[in-house]
Amino acid sequence: MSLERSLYEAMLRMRMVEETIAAIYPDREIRSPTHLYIGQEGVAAGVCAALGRQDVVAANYRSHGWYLAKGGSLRAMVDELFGRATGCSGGWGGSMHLIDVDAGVMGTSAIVGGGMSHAVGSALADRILGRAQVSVAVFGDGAVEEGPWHECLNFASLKRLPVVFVCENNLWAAFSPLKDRQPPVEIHERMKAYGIPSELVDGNDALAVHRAAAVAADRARRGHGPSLIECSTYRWLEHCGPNDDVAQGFRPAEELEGWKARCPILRMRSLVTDEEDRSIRAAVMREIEDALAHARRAPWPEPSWKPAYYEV
Ligand SMILES: Cc1ncc(C[n+]2csc(CCOP(=O)(O)OP(=O)(O)O)c2C)c(N)n1
Repeated sequence: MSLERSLYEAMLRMRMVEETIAAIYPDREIRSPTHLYIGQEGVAAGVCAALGRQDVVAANYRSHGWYLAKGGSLRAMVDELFGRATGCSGGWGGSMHLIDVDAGVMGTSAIVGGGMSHAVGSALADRILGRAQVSVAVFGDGAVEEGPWHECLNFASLKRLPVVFVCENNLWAAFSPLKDRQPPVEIHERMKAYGIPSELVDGNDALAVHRAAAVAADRARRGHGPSLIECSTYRWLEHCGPNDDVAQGFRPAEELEGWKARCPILRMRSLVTDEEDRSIRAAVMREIEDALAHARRAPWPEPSWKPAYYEV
């Protein structure tokens, strides 16, 4: 399969899964707060296509896309959203706490910037154990305002750890625009202070993201240390939940419309045939229906349940 087709398929799959989640959210079968990734799919698709299954991704609460792009089980994710025992976190974690160790989804965290320290810790473990893996730390522009952001960049640079830092700069942290939160210095430019090579890419261009991620992952694998990729992108829906938030008056409608015109999936539509598009959509829809049916008949967790690693 061509790279273009696999990126298109990965993005469309994320979009269709999340559109389904948004559509059924009001029915209250989904038992957790849900931060949708719609609009940002180019970043996860581009980065994950440059990784192997053994490589690790640690991300934040807006991570259905990352979990799916890295190869996490859709059934286990939907079961988790429904709060069922067969969910990837046993039904106790919800949308913000996804994990699939076999697929290299180390975990997603509700703590802004929390996934960064998980990825850096994983890279340190790889170094100590002599494993040739790459750890990807995914975070939003809001994480740049957190203490661990500095600590993780500093430590990873000092130890030349095999980490790829991926900043999804979607210009907003909940209801606050970037310009009201940070000085006007581009995030990737701040990497000079840490001695970390960095690049700004169009996050809605999955091929450009892929190119940058492949270079950064190769650098990490060859022992040349961390890199940072700042991906400019935009979330289409409200911070948390299935709705548009323009009517709330925080985000200008023109800003959202401008970014919708730069949809990462539409951008690659001409690279697949109508027949391929139809067949991808049909296969994904079957997969989604299977996952929903599985979640609806899955058992609820026992109150006494503990995660498998609890006894270690
Ligand atoms: C350490 C910490 N501080 C504050 C919060 C509250 N909080 C939840 S989401 C969010 C905005 C983060 O925005 P960003 O990192 O840009 O990611 P985005 O939601 O835009 O994907 C904040 C401040 C939190 N979860 N964790």
